[in-house]
Amino acid sequence: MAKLRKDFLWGGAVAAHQLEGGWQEGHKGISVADIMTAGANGVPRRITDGVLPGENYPNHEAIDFYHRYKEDVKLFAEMGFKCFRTSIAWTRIFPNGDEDEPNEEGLQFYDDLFDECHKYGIEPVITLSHFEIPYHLVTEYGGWSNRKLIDFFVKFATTCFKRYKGKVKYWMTFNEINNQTNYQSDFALMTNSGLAKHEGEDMERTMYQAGHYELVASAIAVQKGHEIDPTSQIGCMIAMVPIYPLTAKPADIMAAEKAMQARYWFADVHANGRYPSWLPIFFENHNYNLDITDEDLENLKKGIVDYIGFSYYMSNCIEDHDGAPEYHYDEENNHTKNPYVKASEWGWPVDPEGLRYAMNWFNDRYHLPQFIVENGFGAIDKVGEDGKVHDDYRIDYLRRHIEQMKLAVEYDGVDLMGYTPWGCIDLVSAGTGQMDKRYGFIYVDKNDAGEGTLARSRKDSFDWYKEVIATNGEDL
Ligand code: BGP
Repeated sequence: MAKLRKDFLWGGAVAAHQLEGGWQEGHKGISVADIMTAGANGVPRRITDGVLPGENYPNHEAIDFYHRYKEDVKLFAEMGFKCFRTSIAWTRIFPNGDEDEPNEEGLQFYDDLFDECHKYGIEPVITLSHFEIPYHLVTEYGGWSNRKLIDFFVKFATTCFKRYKGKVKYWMTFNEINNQTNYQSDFALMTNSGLAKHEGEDMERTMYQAGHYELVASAIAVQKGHEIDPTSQIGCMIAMVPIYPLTAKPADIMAAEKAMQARYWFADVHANGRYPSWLPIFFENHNYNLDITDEDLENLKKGIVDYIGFSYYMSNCIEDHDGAPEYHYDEENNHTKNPYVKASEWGWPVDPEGLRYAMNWFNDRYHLPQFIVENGFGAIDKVGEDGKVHDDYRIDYLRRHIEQMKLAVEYDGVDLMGYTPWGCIDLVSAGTGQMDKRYGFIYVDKNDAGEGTLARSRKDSFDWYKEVIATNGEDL
């Protein structure tokens, strides 16, 4: 029976724009994350045309990690982190995205951060583009719908690979790249690919074109990264939400299969180096005439990722309605209708077994090592009278998911590199832009209105996770 690797990468995950703040410091440029307002009461975040005076942009200050990272890394070290997943803000390195030379101050910031991590034996795990690209690339080039973005991204990636060689071994190219299959959502489009909807434009086609350019950019980056540092490991990052058939009705099974294909073709290209067979047929049937060259296809083949990085929070259900698939979701109550699965207060179905299912699915399909780079429980935490957050609900969520993760390793033979729960320190929620949807082991004193001292304190889950790491997952 296989156990977790001895060098298992326990840690935590965050993203630059959700915690750094310092949005105009060190000659940083404006990123798409800087033009997103906070959402409120179920109303999604708004994307504004540039940064407008008087609007509330929660990512501008976030939790001020830019100035407080030493204190935070020290707390991660106290928990025994073996790794720390964050992203590099593209706009710190190339403020507009299309400059010839990188911004030294931005490069230095990450040098200092990575040195601080290594001081405690913490391995940085780095996402190159986590829900943000320079806003200038959106206004000047139309985001990832433009082939030119490939060169800009590859330049950014190679600059990072060269500069941080010897300091960063684990990389991922695009965070949750497959989220943009939800092209109806302005948020998914803007964060994943810097795309804005235009009147009369077939956004599905645009999404496939942008996705293709991103996948080519990723594949070239993988090749360059290996040339620069043959010991580096470069993965993809997939938002994994298994889609179950609601019933055993054959049409429901097929609806689920087709929904999985439509959601995970990005992973197919990253891991198999080619498009799945149904997709070129789909493009043809829709007369999409995408710009896909032979050289692109060659690059995809040569740029297969080293591992599958993925996030896992929940599962969904789907059913067939006379040939049209329909997600089994109760919009009004914001709850899944899977009768066997309960949802969190944010309507996210909590399904620990779905994690084991997902790991098996990836394993059978791609035969690559895996890295769970996000998992976690967003909740409103209350500070108790003793000044501490008693987050037993979070411990319960994580414990049940780690149990399933271990089963996938011990009984199903999944080669798992590590586990980094999301938002190890409270930060700005990507979905709501609010502070009060918290995931952390470390509480940050700041509320939705932006008030608070930004002081950090340990929640109950902090001590629990420390023990989990110390026992390599034995003591849950
Ligand atoms: C993932 C993103 C993260 C993160 C997390 C939690 O989709 O990669 O950036 O924020 O989800 O989502 P939320 O912040 O909306 O609760």
